[in-house]
Amino acid sequence: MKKVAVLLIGLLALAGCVPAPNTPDQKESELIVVGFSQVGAESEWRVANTESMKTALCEANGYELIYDDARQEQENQIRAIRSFIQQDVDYIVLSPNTETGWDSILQEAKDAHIPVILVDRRIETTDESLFTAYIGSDFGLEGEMAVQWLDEMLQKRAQQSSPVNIVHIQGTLGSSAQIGRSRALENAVFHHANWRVIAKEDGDFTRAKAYEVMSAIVKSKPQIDVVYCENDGEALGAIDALEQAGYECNVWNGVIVIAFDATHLGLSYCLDGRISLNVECNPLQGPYVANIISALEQGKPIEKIQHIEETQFDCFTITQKDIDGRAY
Ligand code: GZL
Ligand code: ZN
Repeated sequence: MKKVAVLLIGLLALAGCVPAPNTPDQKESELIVVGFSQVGAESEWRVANTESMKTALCEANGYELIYDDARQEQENQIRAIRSFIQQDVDYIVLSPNTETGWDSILQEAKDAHIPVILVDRRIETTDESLFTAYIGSDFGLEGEMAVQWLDEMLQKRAQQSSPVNIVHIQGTLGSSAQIGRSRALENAVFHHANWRVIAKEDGDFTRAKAYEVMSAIVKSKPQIDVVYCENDGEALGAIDALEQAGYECNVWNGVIVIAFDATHLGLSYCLDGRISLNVECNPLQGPYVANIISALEQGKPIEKIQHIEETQFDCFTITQKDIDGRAY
């Protein structure tokens, strides 16, 4: 219910004109109104993330969800947030496409006394009071898991000293997922004299863009040992281009393809060995957001920053049962 209406009923109740708020007949109408600004629909991961949010924040659970798909454009998100403020929603949930440029619009939300919950990706800000909570992945840890596995795999391939040619397909530049996953690879390359990045391109977390940039890279037929893709969609696009150019994608004597997300589609490529390692990135964040809102509604304390536990799968151990047992 809009806060103004609740305030009005409260004042009228004091004047003895209407039953006090929260009487049974008002309870049903008191949906918590949530404005959700989502990055877009760029990947299977994102579709699963949206589904999780819509399921958790549904009317049967006591919410009215106003959903906006920003098509991976920050200005669309800023416009959506301003609209949520004008509608005087009770909460704003934001998955910021990239990390910078949020202070001004989030100050407007703060001035309107609307709590902002960040989900999935983070913002860069000097004023942490501009958001109430963050729930998402530790992208730096995801990247560390990947490069640790790669280091061990290269030793198994007896490539701990011979040159290792790496193609790095980055996610949307400036997004938390890209920053964390890229930083881990860059640190590992710095610490391994024989690892060299022969190409680094922005794949924007989409299969199409990754196919396009990888098709350009393979034109000169370089020696490629590893392709580090910052989500499943990019890995599939890169593999399309690699296989069309005659490259084999496999862990022992082909191109080692590394991916993030561990969606059903990505894991099916892992099962057939075309993706060597897939690091999980859990999109099922809806219930976590609902728990945060519920705690706030009850005036309970909440953790400001919450990371979701995640694992990894590789072509040696993944089974169809693993895949069938997963929700996305
Ligand atoms: C990660 C999320 C990323 C996914 C991509 O939490 O921000 O965005 O890894 C998605 O699939 O596009
Ligand atoms: Zn090492």
